[in-house]
Amino acid sequence: MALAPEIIARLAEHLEICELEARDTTKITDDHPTMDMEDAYSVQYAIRARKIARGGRVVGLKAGLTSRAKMKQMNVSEPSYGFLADYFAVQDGGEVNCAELIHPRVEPEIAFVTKAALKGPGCHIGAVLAATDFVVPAIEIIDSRYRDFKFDLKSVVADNCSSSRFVVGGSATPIDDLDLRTLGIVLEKNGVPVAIGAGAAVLGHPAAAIAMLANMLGRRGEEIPAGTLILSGGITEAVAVEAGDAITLRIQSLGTVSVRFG
Ligand code: OOG
Ligand code: MG
Repeated sequence: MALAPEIIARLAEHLEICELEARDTTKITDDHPTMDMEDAYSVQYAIRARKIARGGRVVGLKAGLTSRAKMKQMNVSEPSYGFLADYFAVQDGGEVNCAELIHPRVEPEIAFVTKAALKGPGCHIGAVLAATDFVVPAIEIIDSRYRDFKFDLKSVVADNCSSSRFVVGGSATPIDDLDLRTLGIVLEKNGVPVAIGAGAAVLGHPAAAIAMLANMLGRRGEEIPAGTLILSGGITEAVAVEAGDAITLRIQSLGTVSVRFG
């Protein structure tokens, strides 16, 4: 812990106001170069506490920067995690109001819902598969509060890993007969395929992202409770969107999820 508690609180307030008012900012490590990873997660947890204090709810978790495509695009080489607040959820087929966002991008993801708690250290893919109730296709809409999406790992973690909106759809599918590594995905923008991939792009197996999350939370003495929705991370590069765009994600065996931007 390198930063004083007052600074952590001030950074959380600053980043949350940028989120709520759709204003961008320079990355916070520019002004606080000594900030460490613990500080970064402390800022994220302070943002989470601000939302809960106003009556908000956390409705899920997300792993971020779990594929090589995402790491390369963002120039960050380590995975991370964030939380999903109640008002981030958008109905399948619904519309996202671009006026509320800065510079949204969409990511194709496989979302897990757990039926048993997962706890690290030592959480592995087998434990995740045993604890998975079902998987669903998900589109995550990310919206970094940092100017031009330029950040480092600490800055993005503090900013709740660019979390902004998410949509789940398709059908809730048990995983018994699925190989999540070979599930094909197609992301379409205005009817045109713009990104294509397979589950293995996420840490070799999307369940590895959930195990990683349980292990990172375990270091803080936290667990993933049963019944948690978790986004396992973008399978491909994120795709920029603007008002007027329509996005559809198709995942083999899991169905389709769509969202429009207005
Ligand atoms: C950080 C969030 C990354 C993912 O799925 O990899 C993320 C960012 O790229 O802005 O949500
Ligand atoms: Mg994501």
